This record gives sequence, structure tokens and C-alpha cells, in this order.
Amino acid sequence: MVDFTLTDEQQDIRALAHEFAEREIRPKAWDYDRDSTFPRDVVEQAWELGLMNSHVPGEYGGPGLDYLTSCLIEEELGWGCSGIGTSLMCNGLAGAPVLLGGSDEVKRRYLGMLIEEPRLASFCLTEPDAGSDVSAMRTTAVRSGDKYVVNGTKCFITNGSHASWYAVYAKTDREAGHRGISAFVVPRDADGVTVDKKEDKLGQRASDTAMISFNDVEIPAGNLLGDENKGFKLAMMTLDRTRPGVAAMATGIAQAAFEYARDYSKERIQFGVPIAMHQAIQFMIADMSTKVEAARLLTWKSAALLDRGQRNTLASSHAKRFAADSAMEVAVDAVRVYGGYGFIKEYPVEKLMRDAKIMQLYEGTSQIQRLVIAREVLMPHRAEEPAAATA
Ligand code: COS
Repeated sequence: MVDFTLTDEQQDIRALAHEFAEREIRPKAWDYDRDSTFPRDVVEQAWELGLMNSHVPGEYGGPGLDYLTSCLIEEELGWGCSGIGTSLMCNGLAGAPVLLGGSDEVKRRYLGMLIEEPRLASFCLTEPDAGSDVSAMRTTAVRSGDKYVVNGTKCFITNGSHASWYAVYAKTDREAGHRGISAFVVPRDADGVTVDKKEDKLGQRASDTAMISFNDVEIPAGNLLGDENKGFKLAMMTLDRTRPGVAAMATGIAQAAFEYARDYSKERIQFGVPIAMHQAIQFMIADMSTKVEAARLLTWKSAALLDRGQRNTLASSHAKRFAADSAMEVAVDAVRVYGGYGFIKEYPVEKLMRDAKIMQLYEGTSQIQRLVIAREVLMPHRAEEPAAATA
């Protein structure tokens, strides 16, 4: 049965997130973007309201929301400001490999930390020479007695400067390609962890993006997530679970750009009538509306599959690819509808256009999503496998 009706609880949470985005995020978003201000105050408010850490199960103190409900929150936060939304949602990305592969003790300690106080955690996969090609990473973790010693540099790390701990991927067998990668929790206060650089970005300027180095960092062997050398699959399973959220955020950007363009087209007079009366504008508005709707439906499907315990690799890449590209297209068209004013910072849509760009790049570029889709479509047995509960 296909039923697009949200439960009462989902509608309430969606309304709460929308109201929060409207009251607490939007009024600050353009200033924080201009000044590249980290939204610490918004993190504290969102945490207080229970809009963060939605995936942490009740047994570890979290709200244990399903993926679809989390996507509803992410869309609304993305509608408010996707830079601030990314800062609020990054704990879900860092927490996913811990939930999938961490021991009970590690889950209790590190997920519990996020629930007890408004703290942040980061996901450290990408390296300067290993972006899409995860297997090319150079960071190493060498076992030494009851510890691992981690060395390497990770880049483009969301919330990196503010995180209390990192989910770090490292080679435990340098010769084994993707079968030699393992994942670990590395606390921020471990000796040898340094924040090297905060990036100055085109868009999502309120979010913190940093380069983090690990220099002979010793961590307990118990901080290993899942089995040794199984970290690549853990990373892929994490991204299957988090790409629906990214798609939701992209849908939020598209929805915001669509609304601004729709409203402006009814106010702006050219050739004696509101520009919404011109078919050239109407067709743009119509396409924007269709793209938002389709992006949302793909996003909901990718989350609903996870909630049913099914593997969602294909649906997750469909959603992430389509929603990200749609956000970019809708934002570009919104600038077009505003004409010259769309290019001016005093108007809202140029920020959305800059913010939308990253949706096509982070958590797997649109090209990587197409690669995953092509593989899943050409080898459909992979898409039919059940979601593995553990790595
Ligand atoms: N779930 C579980 N296992 C998966 C999986 C998934 N979604 N996708 C792949 N795997 C498994 C494969 O089954 C294969 O298993 P075996 O070792 O048993 O053969 C293994 O992982 C390797 O898969 P594959 O051959 O597809 O790996 P590739 O090196 O070709 O890489 C891509 C695949 C390119 C898709 C992957 O590296 C990727 O997603 N890159 C983008 C990374 C990214 O999103 N970075 C953004 C930063 S994170 S914010």
C-alpha cells in the first residue's frame, strides 16, 4: 500500500521544525552567511527542543525517531538555512557508524555525550587525495597492544572545529584496498588531534568545514567500530542512511527558492502586469514546483525503505542525486525570476544558489550517485539484498 499521509506525531514534529526554522534560523541566516558565523546559539536551541540527534535510540537517551520523521525535520531546517541545518544534522552522520558498529559501551559513551549536552561530532572520511575514491585514503591506524595509533589528515570535515569526537576511517591494512579500511571513534581531547584550517566557502557559510590532523593519536582498541578491515562497508552503509537526510535538506532549499520566486513573480510588474502573468515565468514556476514535489517523494521513499528494514542504496542515490540537482536548478531559476535583483545580496535567492551547489558535492557527488545508480540498475541483485543490520 502506498500512503503519503503523515502520522499526527510526524505532522507535529514537522510543524515544530518549520516554526523553529522560521523564528530562530531565518532571521539570522543571511547575517551568519555573510560573516561566516558558527551558529552555536541555534545548536543550543535546537538541542533543547529535541530537533538534534533524532536517530539516537531511546536506550541511549535519544528520541529514536524513524528516518522519515528525521527527513521531515531536515527539510524544514534546510528551508530555514541549509548551512545552519548542516551544522545541526551532522551528528547523525558521525553517529551512524557508531550505531552500526560500536560496542554497547562506545554507544553509551559517545552517543550519550551528544544527548547529555549540546555537543557535536564529525565524520572523517575524506582526505586531500581521497574524495570520491575512498579506498585511496592514506590515514593509518596501527594496532599497538590494547590501543590503535592513528596518523593522517582529513579534510572538508563538517563541524570539525567544534566536535567533541570524530568517527575516523583509516587504513589498518595498507595493501588491501577497500578491504583494509577500519573505522574508529577518536575523542577530540586525545593528544595529537589538531584542527588545522577552517575553510572559507562559497555557500553554507554558517557551517564549519575544517581540516583535522591526527598525529600519533592513541585510542583504546575498544573504539574500533565494527570489525577490523570492514570500515569501507560501514562507510557505505552510513551513507545509505544519511543521503536521504541530505536529499531532504536539498528539498528544503528548493522549496525555499520556489516560494521566494513564486511570491516575487506576483509582485514584480513588467510590461504592465505581474511577471507571473507571463508564460515564460509561469513555465519556470511550474517546473520548480514539480521538481520540489518529485525530490520530496524520492526522499520519503528512500527513508521509508530504511524504516521497513530494506536496503535503500538505489533509492537513496536516486533521492540524493535528484534532490541535489533540483535544488541547484530551482535556485538558479529563482535568480532568473528575480532578474538583476537576483544577483544582488540584498535579495534572498543568491544565497540559496550558493548553498545549493554543495548539495551536488558533499556526501557523494551527483556523478558518484549516478555511478551507484548505474551499478544497482545493471546488477539488480544488489538492490534486492536486505539492509544489513550490522556491518
Ligand atoms: N552497502 C553495503 N556494502 C556496500 C555498499 C553499500 N551501499 N556499496 C558497496 N558496498 C560493498 C560492495 O559490495 C563491495 O563489497 P566486497 O568487498 O565484498 O566486494 C565493497 O563495498 C566495495 O564496493 P565497490 O566495488 O562498489 O567500491 P568502489 O571502490 O568502486 O567505490 C563508490 C564505490 C565510488 C560508490 C564509493 O567509494 C563512494 O560512495 N564514494 C563516494 C564517497 C563519498 O560519498 N564521499 C563523501 C564524503 S562523506 S561526507
